[in-house]
Amino acid sequence: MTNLGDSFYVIYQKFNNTTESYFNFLKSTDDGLTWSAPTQVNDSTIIDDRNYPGYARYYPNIAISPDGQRIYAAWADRRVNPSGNDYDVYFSYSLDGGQTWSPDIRVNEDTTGLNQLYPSMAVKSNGGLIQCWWSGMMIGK
Ligand SMILES: [Ca+2]
Repeated sequence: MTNLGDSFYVIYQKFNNTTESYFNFLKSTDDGLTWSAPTQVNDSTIIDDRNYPGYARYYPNIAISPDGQRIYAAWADRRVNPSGNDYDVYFSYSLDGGQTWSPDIRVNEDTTGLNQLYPSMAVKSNGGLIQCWWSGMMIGK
């Protein structure tokens, strides 16, 4: 969750059933009195081979541009190796205040099978994005 003044932006994990999960986004622009209808952020609801839906992807994080229109989401995702432990950082963005989202983009270029986790983001005053994450091999940016 993050905010711009009295506007609040939330990303949360939604479970369809015992093996599928995805991230939803919603926002309030009136100090939490009303909330938008949720929109789905990520485009993969890949089934987790271990039947632990919370482990297929997790740790969603969002950042907002100063005008509230560009919204960035990043999370750890195991779609490349759903039966293993090779997490990667994936990313999606919205240019319309969270109504629609880009296709998922894999951010790290790791081919070693190590984990990239815990993405964190900050938005510059011009709307540019700085992103970093923890990596089993190096610091990504
Ligand atoms: Ca990885």
